[in-house]
Order: sequence, then structure tokens, then C-alpha cells
Amino acid sequence: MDLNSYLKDRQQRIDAALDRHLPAEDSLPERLHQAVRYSVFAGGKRLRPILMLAACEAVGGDTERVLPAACAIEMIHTYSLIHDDLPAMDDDDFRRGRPTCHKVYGDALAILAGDALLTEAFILLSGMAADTLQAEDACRRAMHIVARCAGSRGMVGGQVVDMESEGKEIDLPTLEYIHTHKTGALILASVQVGALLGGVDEAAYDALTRYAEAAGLAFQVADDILDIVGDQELLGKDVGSDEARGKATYPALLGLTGARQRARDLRDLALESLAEFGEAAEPLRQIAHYIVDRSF
Ligand code: GRG
Repeated sequence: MDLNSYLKDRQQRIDAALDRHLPAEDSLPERLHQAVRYSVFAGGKRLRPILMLAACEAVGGDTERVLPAACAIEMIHTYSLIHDDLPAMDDDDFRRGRPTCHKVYGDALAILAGDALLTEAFILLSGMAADTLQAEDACRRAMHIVARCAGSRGMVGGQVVDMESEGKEIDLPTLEYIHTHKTGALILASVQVGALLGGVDEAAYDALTRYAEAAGLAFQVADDILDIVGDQELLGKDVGSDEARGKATYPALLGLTGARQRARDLRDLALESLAEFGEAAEPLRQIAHYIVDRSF
């Protein structure tokens, strides 16, 4: 398979679904909905929703049914970026290649745009249609997973420990806690939800969970490396910000070579966990390579 055309095709499907599900720019309150759409359609990679569709595909599910949940995860991800960029947090001026939401719409509207996206995600998740009792149970479990991974035991918790660790020396277990929660949790939720809604069995669910845990951490190690060696224009955000803020990162703890090796080891772990899957898991395999080798 050609990964680039796969990613492009999935991005287009997800963007079209997001456009259908989000309130229109001219619906009241207009400026809020403009801020929401400004950030959602700023050109993100759509990695999390793509992973959700790929996990569904890997277990032979119907990806069309997963699209609302895929939009929900991208909405939660976008809300986290909007809030992370605020002056009270990372105070960043650029995101996805354009001025951050608060730079254009002001802090108050950026906070509310994030709040609106988080809430909208649960409108989508709670509105998913199920035609069998088994599918209904999968929808309920999917919603629970997303809520848990996004909240204080997941992404928000990771963000808090990250903030509290700024300027301090932290050890590897604390760094792993930050990364597995701040970034890894939504990636894990994406894969688990795609698998569940695709009708996965218990053994395949466990294997896909191992895949997502390894791939999620690999993604963050690669992100730490890109913050040092990445191209600002390609990345669409400032580079060098981790060091400037005194953030603990994998390259800071393991050196650049050690961090690169860790990313490759995690990729291999992700690939091993797919050993029992056939051709249908090829997109997940290629995404694991892409996560580690990407330049943006
Ligand atoms: C504010 C509750 C709250 C949480 C913020 C995810 C996060 C938690 C902060 C983002 C900080 C950051 C830049 C982390 C590095 C990894 C990461 C999430 C990068 C952005 O994700 P990509 O590369 O971005 O998938 P696109 O724009 O392609 O969607």
C-alpha cells in the first residue's frame, strides 16, 4: 500500500465528516464557531482519527460507522492544543502553521472554543447509532474510554504533571508518566475505540492496546526529537521551545542518539504486537514507521 495516498484519503474523509458535524460559521454565536473552525481546519495531520479508522479496518470493521467517534477524538485533540497554547500554559504564537487561536480571537474566546469542542465531542459519541445490543455496549465502552483518556487520569493529568515539572530535574519514570498521559492517552483511546466499534475480540483488543501504548510513546519521543532537529516551517510551530522552557524530554535524558534508539525500539514493539494480524493491519504497521520517521 502507498501510505501517502492512504493518509490523504483518510484525511479527506475525516475533514468532510468534521465539516458536517461542526456548527456552521454563520450559526450563533458566530465568532465562537469561527474560532472553533479556524483551529480545527488549520491543517492538522489527523493522526488520531486515522489511527481509529485503521484499528477498525484491522479487525474487519466498517470504518463509516466509526467516523463520528473519529471526529470526536480530533475535536478533543484540537481543544487540547488551543488550551495548551494559551498564555497561562505554553503561551505559543503559532500552531499548525498559523497564529494560535487566542492570538486571533482573544484568550476568552479561545478558552470557550476549546470548551465547545470538548463538549461537542461527547454530543457525537453519545449520539452514535447502534443496531444490536453488542454494538450498543461497544458505543458505551467507547465513550467511557474517551472520557477517561481525556480527563485527569489521562491527558489533563499528564498536562498538569508536565507543567509542574518545568524547570525541574525529573527521572525517566516521571517523563514516561507525562508522555503516556499527555499524548499517549488519546492515541490509546483512538486505537481502542476503533477496535471496539469494529467488533474486536478480546485477544485482538489486548494486542492493539499494546500497539497503541508503544506507538503513542514513540510519537512523543519523535516529537521531542523534532523539537530539536525539526524544520519550523514544516512543523508549523516554534521549535526549541522545550529547552527554552526547561522541559524534560527524551533527548535531554537519553541524548539524541539514545532518544532515536528508544523511538525505534518502541516502533518495533508496536510492530511485534501486530504479529497475529494479517494484511488488514498493514496501515497500522506503516503508521508506526511513519510516526518515528516523520519530519512534521
Ligand atoms: C491543555 C488539557 C490540555 C492538554 C494539553 C496534547 C497536549 C495536552 C498539549 C500539546 C503539547 C504538545 C505540542 C505536545 C507534543 C505532542 C503533540 C500532542 C503534538 C501535537 O500533535 P500532532 O503532531 O498535531 O498530531 P496536529 O496539528 O498534526 O494535529
